Amino acid sequence: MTDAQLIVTHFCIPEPVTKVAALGEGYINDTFLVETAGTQRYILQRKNKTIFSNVPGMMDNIARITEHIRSKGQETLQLLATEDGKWFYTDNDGEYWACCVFIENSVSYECADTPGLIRSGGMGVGQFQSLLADFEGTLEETLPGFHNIRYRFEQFAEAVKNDAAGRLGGCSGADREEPEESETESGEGSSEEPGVRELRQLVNEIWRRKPAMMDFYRLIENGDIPKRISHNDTKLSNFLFRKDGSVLCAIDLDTVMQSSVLYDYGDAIRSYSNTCPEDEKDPGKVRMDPERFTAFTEGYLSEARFLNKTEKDRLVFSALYITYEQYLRFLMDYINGDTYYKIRYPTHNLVRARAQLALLKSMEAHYNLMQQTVKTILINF
Ligand code: ADP
Ligand code: GN1
Ligand code: MG
Repeated sequence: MTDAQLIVTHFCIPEPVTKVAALGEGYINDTFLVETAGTQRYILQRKNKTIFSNVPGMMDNIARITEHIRSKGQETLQLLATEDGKWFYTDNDGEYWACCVFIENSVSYECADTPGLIRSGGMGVGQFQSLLADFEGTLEETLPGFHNIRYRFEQFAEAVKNDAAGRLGGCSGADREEPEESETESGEGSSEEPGVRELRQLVNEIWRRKPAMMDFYRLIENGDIPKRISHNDTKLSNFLFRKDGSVLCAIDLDTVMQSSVLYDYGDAIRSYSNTCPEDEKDPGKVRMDPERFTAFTEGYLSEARFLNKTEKDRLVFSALYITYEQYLRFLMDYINGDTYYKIRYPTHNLVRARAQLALLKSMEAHYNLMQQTVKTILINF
């Protein structure tokens, strides 16, 4: 028996288990589909304890928010308890496992193509936030500093300084925040290897946008953008849809915390408006598609009726912020030697970083148009 087949016996699954098989494309946890002699299937997950340092606290968050959503008669994840009444099982290696009901008649997507599906996705994010807007109580901060760019800059500077995998060629100076003009150019005549040269340029793309990102983050620090319950990981594959294309519910609730709902909107625009997969190898193909942007935003704003003026004004910038942050996180993981995200080949994180930068540049080029679109949608509501 595999680990997963043994582990599943510790959860209160009423039917005999017939099969346990790996599932999904998540970058963080290990997910398995559990089949039974009955009709009900289940999801078993090994939670990544290196990333989530307080899995019991995280599972308690998930239990409380799903209970809140269910009490309103809405579909959500249904956790299963272990034989001793916990929401997680700890194995002999100290690994944490959780189990929930597999939501039948659902579809999940890695890529969104039709405006209908994208609009539904927007409604899904808005509905999730609205359902939790009246949740009382404090949630455990499962990943402190998750979308805190001040913290990300500290981590990034450290990664560049250490150059743990030697990918920056051990060269000092790339962690300087104000690069010399010449360092941002093609590097012609430089003695550095092409890979190192590109990497240093990618690092400079981080530093030159730092002031604008800090301006946005200060609005969160000073409370102009309030903290509300947010999902914090709203990419397309973290929502389930019905076969008719309407949205069913949010899944992957590991990161639900008190933070800004703009992180959800921004992350979703990063995911839904991209014309290519997140790991497109040719950055020349990657674009922010204005039609997808409009469809998502219409869906989102039809449900998220609680936003204040500062939040509305910063919707568009939140998409740039999260795309930039994701660019930083992929690049940082590549520099660190791929210690955080699952990769399928050695340059996977670099490929992802290049694609996010291309997406960010496309958003920057369409910034005014995006602002106008949001304005028009808001006037029509
Ligand atoms: P990760 O944290 O690694 O991203 P997820 O929780 O997002 O893992 O799960 C990975 C995939 O498994 C999802 O994209 C979805 O396709 C599927 N999945 C997860 N939970 C359920 C569920 N309760 N019902 C149906 N499918 C699910
Ligand atoms: C991870 O867990 P998953 O695969 O849904 C990551 C997100 C990133 C995303 C990029 C806890 O999401 O922050 O945006 O990959 N989750 C965590 O695809 O770091
Ligand atoms: Mg996921």
